[in-house]
Parts: sequence; C-alpha cells; structure tokens
Amino acid sequence: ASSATRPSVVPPKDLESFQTHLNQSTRILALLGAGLSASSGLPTFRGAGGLWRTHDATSLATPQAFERDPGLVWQFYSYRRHMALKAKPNPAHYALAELARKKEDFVTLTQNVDGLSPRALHPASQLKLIHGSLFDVKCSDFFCTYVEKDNYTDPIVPALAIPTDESDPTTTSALAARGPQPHELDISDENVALPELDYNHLPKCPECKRGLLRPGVVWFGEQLPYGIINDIEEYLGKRQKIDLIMVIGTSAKVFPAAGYVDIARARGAKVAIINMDPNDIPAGGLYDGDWFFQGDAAQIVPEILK
Ligand code: BV8
Repeated sequence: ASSATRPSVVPPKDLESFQTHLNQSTRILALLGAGLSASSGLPTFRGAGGLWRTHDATSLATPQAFERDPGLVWQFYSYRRHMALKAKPNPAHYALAELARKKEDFVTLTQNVDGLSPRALHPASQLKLIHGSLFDVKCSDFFCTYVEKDNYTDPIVPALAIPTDESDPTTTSALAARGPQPHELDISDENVALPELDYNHLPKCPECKRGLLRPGVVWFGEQLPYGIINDIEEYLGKRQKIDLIMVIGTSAKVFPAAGYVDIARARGAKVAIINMDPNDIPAGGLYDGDWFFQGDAAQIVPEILK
C-alpha cells in the first residue's frame, strides 16, 4: 500500500506530541545506525548479516584484521560495496534529507558507511559520516596521506569480483532473490569457497606505490575523522540548547557515537528513539517526555517527520 493509505504505525498521541515539539525545535540532531538501511536490504551488524561467513562483522572492522589478512577484509568490504551499490535509499533516508532542507540547524550524525544518506541527496553540510564511507579508499601506509573519495568502482580490482557459477542453475533463482545477481555466488555464505587473495591481488596506492589501499572507514580502535570531530564538538560545544535528538536504527553501543545522545540530553534535548526492538534503548535510558516509536524506520521516520 502506498504511504498515503498505509495505516499509521505511530500511536496518534505520541505522534502529535512529537510533531508539536519538532515544529518548535531549531537545533536538532539525528544519530543513525544500520537499522535505517535494513529496509534497503543491507544487513545490520547484530542481525543475521552481523555474521559474515562465521566472522563477527566487527572482528573484521579492525586494523589488526587488515594487517593479518587484507584479502579477507577486502572481500568483506568489496561485498558490502557491491551490496550497497545495488541497494537504494528508502523513504527514511529521503525524509531526513527533506528535514535538513527545512531546518538549517538540523545535523545528521550517521554511523552508516553505506552511502545511502548521500544518495538520498541529504545536504552534505548537515550530514556527518562519523565512521567514514565504503566508497572512500585511502593508503594504509602510515606515512602516506593518499585518500580517494567517491570511488564507486565495483569490483575495485578484478581479483575482488564476486565469483560466479554459470553451471549452477540454482544460483540464478535462489540467490538472485536474496540479493546477489544471477550467477553470482553468495560469498557471505560460509559454504562458498573464497579465493585466497594476497598482496599482489589487492589495490595498491597510486601515490606511494608501496602501501595497500584500504576502505576509508573508521575501524575499531581508530579515531573518528578530525574534521568531523571538530564539527560535532563545535555544534555540541556551543553550550546552546539542543531541542531534540532522534536515535534511529542503532543499538547505540559504539562510542564515541553513542555518547552523543547523553551530551545532547545534557544540553536539554528530548530524545526520540526509532527502533524495531523495544529493548534497544541508549545507555542513558528513556526519560519522561521522551518518545519510543517501535517498528521499521523506513515506515516510521517519514511518518513522524511529515
Ligand atoms: C575509538 C565502520 C579510540 C566500519 C564502525 C577496546 C579497544 C579499542 C576500542 C574500544 C575498546 N572498547 C571500547 C572501545 C571503543 C570502541 C567501541 O565503542 N566498542 C564497542 C563495541 C564497545 N570504539 C572505537 O573503537 C571507536 N574509536 O574509540 O578510538 C581512540 C582514541 C584516541 C586515539 C586513538 C583511538 C571507533 C568505532 C567505529 C567502528 N566502526 N563502522 C564498518 O562499518 O565496517 S562501527 C559499526 O558498528 C557501525 O558504524 C555502528 O557504529 C556499529 C553498529 O551499530 P548499529 O549501526 O547500531 O548496528 P547494530 O546492528 O548494532 O544495531 C542495529 C539496530 O537497528 C538495532 O538496535 C536493531 O534493533 C535496529 N533495527 C534493525 N532493523 C531495523 C531497526 N530499527 C529500525 N528499523 C529497522 N528496520
């Protein structure tokens, strides 16, 4: 059913009180997580997609994993680039972009690296990619500063092409329905053999000619991009009141991102949580007057922001 006829998923009184507050708000933050892109077909970290071939996805998102097995880590990220390129922004991505056009002091802090908020034409100056992007690549050599933004080459090198199986008819039907293109093997499935890739197969830095290129994302144990930290500290640091923070599709367990909820609250912000799981409340809990809208962000966000 189109959104016009679809029954409301938000309790009317909550919707009314939220929209009254939203309309009166000027300084608004949103903290986005993987749940926002779930309806676009991209797996979340803790959901089924959180285990990539028996590897906990977060165990691959570290400099140590890249050091130990750059081929495996690149196949994980190349797969996510491939899936994100095939995915489309959903109504929630567009609704947040629309709000940013209406409210110049609304800033979105996204933990997502899937590129869907930029593709929904979210005003760039009001969108902070706090954990980087799958589509930025940079040199992994400590002394080299090479960074390439907006690299959408898929695969980024031939060796990272998704293996195909022309012979197996099931590849076309079963797997295509799940996401991979016909004949593509579902390399997220541990039963599908991965090619052994080594240094020579992997993308090299065109500048220093010695380092491997790596995904331009923030791994665990790494600092968030300085420019973004400064922007956020500038926004939060003004000691000016913050009216509202929306916490959308995130388990809010990763720091410093999750910490922004408490900082916003300390600046007077009311908190609105949009999450499929009623138990996923940020560490600081819910206060009287806060909102919890349970359900699919792709359905709820457009509804509460309209
Ligand atoms: C830092 C990019 C320090 C990569 C990511 C020990 C050693 C080192 C560091 C630490 C340590 N202990 C703690 C830390 C800090 C660490 C941390 O917080 N760890 C956690 C696990 C405790 N943080 C860091 O390491 C950060 N850096 O601390 O640097 C430092 C200081 C000075 C100098 C040098 C260093 C960097 C963290 C960034 C890591 N990179 N991503 C990549 O994507 O591959 S994190 C990644 O995981 C995401 O970006 C996101 O942040 C997180 C996943 O969380 P979610 O997005 O919330 O996804 P999740 O699956 O968990 O939840 C989905 C939610 O959606 C659920 O609530 C679900 O119910 C809901 N949902 C599902 N479907 C829907 C839905 N909701 C609505 N609608 C639906 N349809």
